[in-house]
Amino acid sequence: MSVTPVDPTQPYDSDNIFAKILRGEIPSTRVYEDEWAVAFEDIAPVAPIHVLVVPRGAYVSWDDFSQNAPAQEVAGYVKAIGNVARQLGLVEDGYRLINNIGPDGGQIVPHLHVHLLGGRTMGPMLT
Ligand code: IU
Repeated sequence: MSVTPVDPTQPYDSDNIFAKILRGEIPSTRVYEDEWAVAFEDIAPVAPIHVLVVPRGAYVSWDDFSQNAPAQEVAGYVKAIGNVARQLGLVEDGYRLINNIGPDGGQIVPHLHVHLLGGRTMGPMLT
């Protein structure tokens, strides 16, 4: 996997790996989909449950999405993330959401994605 960080000044690349996954050109293990978002298993999980929740729309990052997506799409994506956690049975024990943005955030894939981690107790994550 490329570890080149995302350059947030670049326009959206419709051939990025998650765009291809959304179009079904590259296989993934989907665990959820609705009008606004798709969730699939991360190929390098760091927890017993590690899925990526991806909006169907073409957004490089949370910055791009939060500034440019219509409110209905923002709401749809936010609700989809909650729906994924519920569908996976994580509400009672809890879970963690992570969103990496740009080089300092450690973002590698230039299509907005929220990591949803669950199935174990997480340690502090303040570094
Ligand atoms: P990041 O937030 O951009 O740093 O995270 C990218 C994630 O995408 C990372 O956890 C990878 O394991 C994951 N991933 C994937 O699930 N499938 C792929 O084909 C590629 C990356 I490339």
